[in-house]
Amino acid sequence: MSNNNNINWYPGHMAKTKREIKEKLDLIDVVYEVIDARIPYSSKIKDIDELIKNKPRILIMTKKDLCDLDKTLLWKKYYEDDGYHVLIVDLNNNDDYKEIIKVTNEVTSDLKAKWESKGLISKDIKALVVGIPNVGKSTLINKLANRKVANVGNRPGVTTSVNWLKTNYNILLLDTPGILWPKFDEEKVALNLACTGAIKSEILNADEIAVYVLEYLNDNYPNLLKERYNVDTFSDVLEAYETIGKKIGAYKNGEVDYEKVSIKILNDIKGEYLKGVTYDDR
Ligand SMILES: Nc1nc2c(ncn2[C@@H]2O[C@H](COP(=O)(O)OP(=O)(O)OP(=O)(O)O)[C@@H](O)[C@H]2O)c(=O)[nH]1
Ligand SMILES: [Mg+2]
Repeated sequence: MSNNNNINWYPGHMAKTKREIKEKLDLIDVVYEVIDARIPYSSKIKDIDELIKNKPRILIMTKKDLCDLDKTLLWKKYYEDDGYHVLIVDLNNNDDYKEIIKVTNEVTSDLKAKWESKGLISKDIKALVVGIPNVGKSTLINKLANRKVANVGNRPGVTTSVNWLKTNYNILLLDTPGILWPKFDEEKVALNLACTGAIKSEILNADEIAVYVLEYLNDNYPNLLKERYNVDTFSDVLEAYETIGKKIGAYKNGEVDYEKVSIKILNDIKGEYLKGVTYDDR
């Protein structure tokens, strides 16, 4: 892969976010670790334990509506076997978030009983919301607040500072900018982050990401390739490029313009036309 090791995976604001989380950790009662249901392995912060110590935590997989639920459920089980409370939610279209409140109350019931015994009846639970960029941390906060208190956007790096935000449920949330780990060595992880929008797609080459996606679909979801692009199972990815290029009329000098096809694939993922895929195998 091109220049994987030269990329600055760890801009200054991520280091600052980590420092601020560490400073505020003593105040935190529960951690919402937010990951993307399409990439349950690739979107999990590797050194999260070092960051949040042994705080009670709930693993929240967002974008349920975009993933392959059968495969993501295998990951849910994997993390549950590891001792996690795991929820898979669609934050945009339904009431899935209510489950988060329920589990938060369960996880903090001992703590609340302790507070009540001291007469602190209406004390708010303080929850830290943490995860890589673009997984839906701020969307989750807006759901719990029942209005727009945090900025959201379908690109990485929307939230730029650490903020306390009130919700309707006696839960005070700490929104944080997305963080990535200092460096990672797995090429597939980088491609997964790029195709789902956790890192800017300009960081990797569009063709490289699109080839990866098409080959992954060919190997795992041939029906999606057929349905969406009328592409049959292929032995050479260029066959898919030719078919899709002709279908969308992407030509340059009378030949199929491969770059336009690549950009089309990435835009289809971003626009939620190409969905039902979980890119991490379990
Ligand atoms: N389809 C779908 N989209 C979602 C879901 N949750 C969040 N999104 C979208 O994902 C995009 C990113 O959401 P944000 O809440 O800004 O993500 P964030 O984790 O706060 O991102 P940063 O602040 O950049 O770290 C937005 O376009 C949301 O609408 C979900 O469950 N399903
Ligand atoms: Mg945000």
